[in-house]
Amino acid sequence: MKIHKLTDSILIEHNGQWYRVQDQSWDEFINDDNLYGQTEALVSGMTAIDNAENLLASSLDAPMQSQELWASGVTYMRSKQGRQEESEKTGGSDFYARVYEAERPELFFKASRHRVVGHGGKVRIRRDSSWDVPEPELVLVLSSSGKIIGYTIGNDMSSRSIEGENPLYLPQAKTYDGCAALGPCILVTQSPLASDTQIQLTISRNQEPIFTGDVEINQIKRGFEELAGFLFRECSFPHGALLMTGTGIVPGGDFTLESGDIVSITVPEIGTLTNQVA
Ligand code: DO4
Ligand code: MG
Repeated sequence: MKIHKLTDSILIEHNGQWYRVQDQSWDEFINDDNLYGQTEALVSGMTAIDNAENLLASSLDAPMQSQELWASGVTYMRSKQGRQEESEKTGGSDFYARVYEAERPELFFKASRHRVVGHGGKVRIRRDSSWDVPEPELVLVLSSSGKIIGYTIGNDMSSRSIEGENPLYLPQAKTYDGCAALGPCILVTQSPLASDTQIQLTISRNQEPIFTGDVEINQIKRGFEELAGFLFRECSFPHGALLMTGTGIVPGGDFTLESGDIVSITVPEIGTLTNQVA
């Protein structure tokens, strides 16, 4: 089952049929430990609609309202390597090796709603950054009790020049206007995602792919429950939360994003999140 946030309603795709829920707040709808069961019961009493494509084209929104967006770092070997390379000259590389091995994961606050764009929105590069990449990540949708109730796709836009200069600059490398994309929908399943689920990244410039990469989520060093557990240890989330799980795809050192590039991230079970760089 897939749940899409529209600007004025909620669109549900279930068993090949589409249903539109109106007069219902996203925050209240989504924050439900039994989201699959409740939504299935709700749509069983509704009439399917036939204009879902038009609604998606005109009013698809990022699947986030009052939730905070958090992110996990250095959860894949490729992220550890990439960060060690970028911070080697400035002496920060040891921190990444240590956090990869440590019991406590790296978790950081990524963005509130107004810094996030949905599918089709424009992500941004900081004007004071010279080396930038998208980070394609599976995102956990968590209820206020900390339960994983769904999954979406995220782009954790990152400045490698600023983070590489000093790991203490991480909040500036990671958080700025247009720093994240989420969408296109929330996948709600009855059982956890299969471990061979793929995350695929394509970056295109002038209509040509200039970088492609993929990773299976079984390459992650940590469990999703483990990441969610640490996030909820000493933080409450009255409306639930979104947690990016880290990148396993990092382009080589000679690649930097440019204005006009198109970033497409696909998780076949969920869909494709596409954004242009402003
Ligand atoms: O350590 C800095 C952030 C890492 C990150 O965002 C990632 O691994 O995805
Ligand atoms: Mg990341």
